[in-house]
Amino acid sequence: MSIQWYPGHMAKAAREVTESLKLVDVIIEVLDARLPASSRNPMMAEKIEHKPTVFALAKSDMADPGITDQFVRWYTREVDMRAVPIDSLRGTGIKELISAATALAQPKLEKLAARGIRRDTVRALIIGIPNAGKSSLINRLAKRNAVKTGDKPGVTRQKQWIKVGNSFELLDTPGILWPKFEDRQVALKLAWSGAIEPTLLPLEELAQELIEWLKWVYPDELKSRYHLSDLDNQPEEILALIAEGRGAILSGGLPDLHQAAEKLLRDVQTGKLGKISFDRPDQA
Ligand SMILES: Nc1nc2c(ncn2[C@@H]2O[C@H](COP(=O)(O)OP(=O)(O)OP(=O)(O)O)[C@@H](O)[C@H]2O)c(=O)[nH]1
Ligand SMILES: [Mg+2]
Repeated sequence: MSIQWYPGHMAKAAREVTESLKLVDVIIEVLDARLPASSRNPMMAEKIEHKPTVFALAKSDMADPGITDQFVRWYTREVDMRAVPIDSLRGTGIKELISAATALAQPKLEKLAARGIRRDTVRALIIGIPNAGKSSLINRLAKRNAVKTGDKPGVTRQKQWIKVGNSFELLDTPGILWPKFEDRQVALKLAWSGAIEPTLLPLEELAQELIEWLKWVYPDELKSRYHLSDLDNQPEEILALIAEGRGAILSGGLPDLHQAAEKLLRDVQTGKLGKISFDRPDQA
């Protein structure tokens, strides 16, 4: 699958991020804790290569905790980067993230001070793919609803500065994807997690691929959520069982696979199957 999709507002946002790099001391790159590798934009990674960056692993409350720990250790060991798991809805990890970002900004502030420029606030740029949780993090940091959030990609449309107490200024940016998904598995994971609109791919196909993957990685969660006695059936048959289980039957008596697919995706995206991680550090 190579999906070619790059709306104009994202191209504009990507240009704006490049322009904003000069203005900030540190970057907070928001990754989805359930898929830290697949939700990192390779195009942005290249752009920000020389800027101090900390990863915020957002939605860590929905990710498999053991896998998140493995990722944090992997980033330190393999790429010498700090990654902090956060839950912006409850405030977990936020203090640690602030201290990591502040520490990373110090060399720049010291350099400015050496030139006689005194600045007390740290300026941070928040970047990440659509729906990763950038605006929710900012609202948590600001302790108020400073920016709009939403459970679908593409809520933030324009960059925006937000002052946080006396110590931080944050730049919220729209979610940015890259023009082409070369890796089919990455595209699937982005769709399963809700980072790209499921309408970009045929929904039933997406759901069947997800069932195939769950059969391998989270078979017990799949069985228990939909009261399946075993997983010996093909994904399409399992989708039919999910439809029947919730009474989604078409007028001709056939199971409504479309409705079942919507249900499965919604369940996975809202954590109804439990804590699920789509990526593994050994595959990163
Ligand atoms: N469970 C959980 N949900 C979160 C967390 N952070 C964000 N969300 C939810 O994820 C959805 C997207 O959050 P936003 O903050 O709007 O994401 P964004 O990165 O700003 O998205 P765009 O503006 O579309 O690029 C919302 O429904 C949030 O409530 C988190 O740490 N835990
Ligand atoms: Mg946003």
